[in-house]
Amino acid sequence: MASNVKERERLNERFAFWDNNGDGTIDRSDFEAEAREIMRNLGEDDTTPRGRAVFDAYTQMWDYLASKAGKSSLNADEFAAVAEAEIISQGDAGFSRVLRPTIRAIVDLLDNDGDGRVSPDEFKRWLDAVGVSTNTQSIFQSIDTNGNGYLTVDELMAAVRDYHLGRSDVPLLGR
Ligand SMILES: [Ca+2]
Ligand SMILES: [Ca+2]
Repeated sequence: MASNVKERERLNERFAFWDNNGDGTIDRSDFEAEAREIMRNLGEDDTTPRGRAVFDAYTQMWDYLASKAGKSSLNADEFAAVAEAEIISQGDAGFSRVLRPTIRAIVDLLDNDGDGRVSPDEFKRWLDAVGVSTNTQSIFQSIDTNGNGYLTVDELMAAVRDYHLGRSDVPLLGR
């Protein structure tokens, strides 16, 4: 099925993104580095409570996948296999279990005015942090599915899921 090809392509992209030193494996240090990179790009560090929450969410995402795979480092095939089994094949429940804490922590980090949702200005910081600089307004509108001018954790979860299922082309977690 074409969608499965796209899903695997997205997992391969995700793997390459996390394999910072390009040695063909990823481990916990890659997730730690990615969390620090996001925080650096957002002007935060992992000593603030909000920064610490992002760091913990990223490393817990890794710990979960590594424990399910029974390994402390994963090559591209092993990563694709565990991501398929634990996230993609389980649909919304899988995405929510593995990714919601990370999305929640990023929303809290972005949410400067503390209203629990992400405004267009707050969202722009995230896109800047992950290196997406074009079409930011249409990206916002495509994620704001209820059209109320703000993004919720649920709307952002759906966007991350759709990207990994090949249904959208917005790499919210970087690529
Ligand atoms: Ca807000
Ligand atoms: Ca909305």
